[in-house]
Amino acid sequence: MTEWYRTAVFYEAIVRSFQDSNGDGIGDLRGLTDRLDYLQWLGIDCIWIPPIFQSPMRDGGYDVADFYAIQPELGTVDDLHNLVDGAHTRGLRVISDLVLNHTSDAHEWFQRARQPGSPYRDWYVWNDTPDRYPEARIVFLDTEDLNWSWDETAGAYFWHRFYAHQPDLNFDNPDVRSAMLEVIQHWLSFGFDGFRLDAVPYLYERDGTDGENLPETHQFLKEVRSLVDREFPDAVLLSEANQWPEDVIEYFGDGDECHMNFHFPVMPRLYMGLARRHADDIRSILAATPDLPPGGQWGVFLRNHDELTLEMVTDEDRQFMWDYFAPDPTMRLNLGIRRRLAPLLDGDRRSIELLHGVLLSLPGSPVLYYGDEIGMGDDLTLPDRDGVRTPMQWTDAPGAGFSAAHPDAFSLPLVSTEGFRPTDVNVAKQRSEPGSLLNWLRTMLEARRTRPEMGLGSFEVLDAGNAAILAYSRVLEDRVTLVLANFERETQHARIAGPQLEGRVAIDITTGDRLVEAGSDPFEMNLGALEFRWLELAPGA
Ligand SMILES: [Ca+2]
Ligand SMILES: [Ca+2]
Repeated sequence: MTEWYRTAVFYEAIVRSFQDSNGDGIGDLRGLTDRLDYLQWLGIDCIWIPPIFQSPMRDGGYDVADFYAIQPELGTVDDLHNLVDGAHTRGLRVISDLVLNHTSDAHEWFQRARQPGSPYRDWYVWNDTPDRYPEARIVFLDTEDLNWSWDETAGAYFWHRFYAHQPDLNFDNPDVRSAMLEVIQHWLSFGFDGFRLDAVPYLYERDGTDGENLPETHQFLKEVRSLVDREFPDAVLLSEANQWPEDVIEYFGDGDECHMNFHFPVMPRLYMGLARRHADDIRSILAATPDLPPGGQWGVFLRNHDELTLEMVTDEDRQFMWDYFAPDPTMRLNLGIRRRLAPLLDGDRRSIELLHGVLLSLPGSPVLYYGDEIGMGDDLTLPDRDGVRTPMQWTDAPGAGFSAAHPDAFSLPLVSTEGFRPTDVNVAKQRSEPGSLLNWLRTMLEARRTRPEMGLGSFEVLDAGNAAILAYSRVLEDRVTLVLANFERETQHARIAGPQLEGRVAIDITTGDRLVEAGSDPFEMNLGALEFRWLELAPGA
């Protein structure tokens, strides 16, 4: 095991929205393959693709109807081979989403399970009444009233933790467990470098519990990990457990469950820092974040294909976040905000850079979301989460370089908000502008690659004597990086003392400027409005 994922930068690309290769208006596997050079140029290490398996597409492909077939409009198994091979040739890896908890109701397993007397009945979770597991919360609050739905053919209620068209598999059934292990084995043998495991906290249901994070769920994940360690020791398991740090930590087990888990609670607090102009909330959640077992790594992110979830904040903080970042009700969804990074921050370049400066240096492997590297906008007129899944904007051509089809034929429309149209925001334009967000981010990714302590180093929050300034060190052997980030919109003073600083000079990693000489104790400097610095603390000579 190389633990490559601990220094990797991940990039989530929705296949159907990234690049269309055949002019039907739908992005596809060949299109993504055609853009591998771009991703290599950008400097990411691993592509994460949301589900590409056969699906009625009522939940962006997270409603899987066949775990072994590719959704036809996305391409063929050969196309997928070419994508994975092409990525590997360029030193990139590819992980796929895998939905364990449920299938689509169109899955053959469920269609059989509905039939009276079917041996598949026990593959799903049934009940005669809709009142079992009342403690389990409803996740899709805006669409679902109940986690049970009546099935006429079956003559029973079936359990669904998400949409009513996504029946939960019954993990108490050993046949279900082995079927899902086979799926994992199949795709890792195929060449995927791992999985992002969707909605893992919900695998099992138990009376008298909320059906989240149950011991049985962890037991199954240990089985998955043991298969991976045995047969695919280079593969990574990244779980989506949107939970508090003390619960998420359980998904690492003793280094025998998932290699990685998303750090959901830190994400909204990064935005909160901008809104409140201080870093107290970020510091508190980092202080409450337990150490990981050896080989473990957080996945940290700013945005993804879902709404910006506010599940892991207090009710009061959620209201504050909604009022600040989503004043219009159309911007809200479930317990979150359905907006992209750039519009959330009013397109403010300094805010976007500040959050990236922190994201790329926090303990964890950063997970970027396609389009955010150019500051793409969103479309609030689209339903659910579609507004943050619109086609990638490559050029200022009528189809944004995404597709040769007429834009009316696109599966999702191009962003048409002023300031965010493809004519305003696109890859080609930003590649040609040295000072663009895209080129800036590429430079940061390059700088990060030379600093292994960003992925592997220890992490310590430092007192800068100023609530507006988030200060921390990343240390790996004799390498020390100090990160300072000013969340206030005016110049602030940082004053830091500590043994790590003694006898060292501070050199700005991106500019090479020598900022503080050896022996300065305490270490003091000013940070401009929303400014951040990555400082190498080199031994002073
Ligand atoms: Ca296509
Ligand atoms: Ca379940």
